[in-house]
Amino acid sequence: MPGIVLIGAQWGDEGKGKATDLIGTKVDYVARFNGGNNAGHTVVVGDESYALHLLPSGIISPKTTPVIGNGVVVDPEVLFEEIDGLKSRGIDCSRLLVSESANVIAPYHRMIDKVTERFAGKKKIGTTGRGIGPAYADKINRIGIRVADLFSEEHLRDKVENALRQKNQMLVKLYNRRPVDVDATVEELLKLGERLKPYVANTSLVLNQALDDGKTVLFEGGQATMLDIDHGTYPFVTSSNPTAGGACTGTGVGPTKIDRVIGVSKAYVTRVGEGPFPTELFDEWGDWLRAQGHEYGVTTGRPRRCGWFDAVVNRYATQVNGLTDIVLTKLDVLTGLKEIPICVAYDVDGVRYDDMPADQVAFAAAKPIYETMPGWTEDIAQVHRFEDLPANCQAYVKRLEELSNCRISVIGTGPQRDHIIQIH
Ligand code: 2SA
Ligand code: GDP
Ligand code: MG
Repeated sequence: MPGIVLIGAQWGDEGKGKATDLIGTKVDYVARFNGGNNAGHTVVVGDESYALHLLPSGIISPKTTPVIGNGVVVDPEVLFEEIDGLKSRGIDCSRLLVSESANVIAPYHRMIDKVTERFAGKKKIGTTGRGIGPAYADKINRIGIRVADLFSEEHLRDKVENALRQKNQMLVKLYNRRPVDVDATVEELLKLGERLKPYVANTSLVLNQALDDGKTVLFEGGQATMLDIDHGTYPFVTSSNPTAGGACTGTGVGPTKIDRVIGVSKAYVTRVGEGPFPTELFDEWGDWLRAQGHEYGVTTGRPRRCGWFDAVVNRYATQVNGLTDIVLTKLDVLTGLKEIPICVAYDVDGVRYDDMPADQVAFAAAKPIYETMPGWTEDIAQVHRFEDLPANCQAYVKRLEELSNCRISVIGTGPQRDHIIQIH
């Protein structure tokens, strides 16, 4: 006891980094279970702001052991850049553990991600270009390179040759590129493996023993529910399972060891990359939310698409993740609005949907049905008790809670660690 899963309830960038950091100061292990360095988590401590991509947010808390689980795709080059960057700012990264079964993002995965996106034209996904999809594709195709493969030249060469056979034909014939050189790739990966070795562990064993010993483990999701390969807006999704179930498959810990599932939601919604987004605002209010919320990608710097809170999405997140609690972030961003629309259901060709349509054609056609709540003007950043929030602000939160089918336990009122209201 206890295992706590923390995931994004919308399309990502809900403030999971801050939420993990808050809980992370009280936990023994923080484990990433999906995605890779496509994630961008911001943790603000005092005047310092840390943008983490592959490292678990728990790295900032000295008493927490950060773990990269088997479900993550690891780009070792990026990992070392991140470690070096943090070290130079006085953060100790020596506690990090990396699963020996995690798949590796090789340089050719990054290249293929970029080339396929470029050639996809209108069908592009708007990926982060970090090689995530191609690395997971190799994993599922059973031609991936795992961390444990980086420690034997003979073994690694065999794996790289096998992985590149089809890819090199495709690169030459389809994309008019030079083939990837096996020798150079093996040499590069061996060097990276050498440096990675001290961090490598049987992380499933470590985490299970920790839980059996009564330690607390926080499973930190990257991306979010609506980007899930199974439950998201397919094909405009990432290639992993950011939903709560992914915490088990992505770390080798069974569902009986999970006690709480926390979903992080913004008080409005953002999305980066392509794909449907029913409450997206194309008018000046979208620009207003982007400016007030500083909505730009932490990994790529892309402007995020912005829209009003979508309760259908949140109800769905409660359902597919089995949420026990919601952390509602960025409530402060809405301060100053006269009225705040909330999407309560969808209209799809004249039919009302209270629940998420499973059919993506229907979802793409969904028009939001709004109800409107009165706004507030008072600054809420220094408020630490729910009862001290302006009455209209309390009513807004209560309505979101009701519509989400899950209690709101924590509210974010600003980017800093102490900008929070703890309700439960
Ligand atoms: P990929 O690169 O294959 O995972 O892209 C597939 C889709 O998943 C989306 N995606 C994300 N959405 C929100 N935030 C993410 N992380 C960064 C951040 C994004 C950034 O924290 O700001 O900096 O641009 C993230 N990672 C992947 C992506 O936009 C595609 O829609
Ligand atoms: P993540 O990917 O879910 O970890 O979120 P990101 O770090 O990509 O984006 C969330 C952004 O919101 C970061 O810049 C955070 O510092 C910021 N943030 C988090 N919580 C709050 C909040 O309650 N209020 C405000 N104003 N900013 C917040
Ligand atoms: Mg992010």
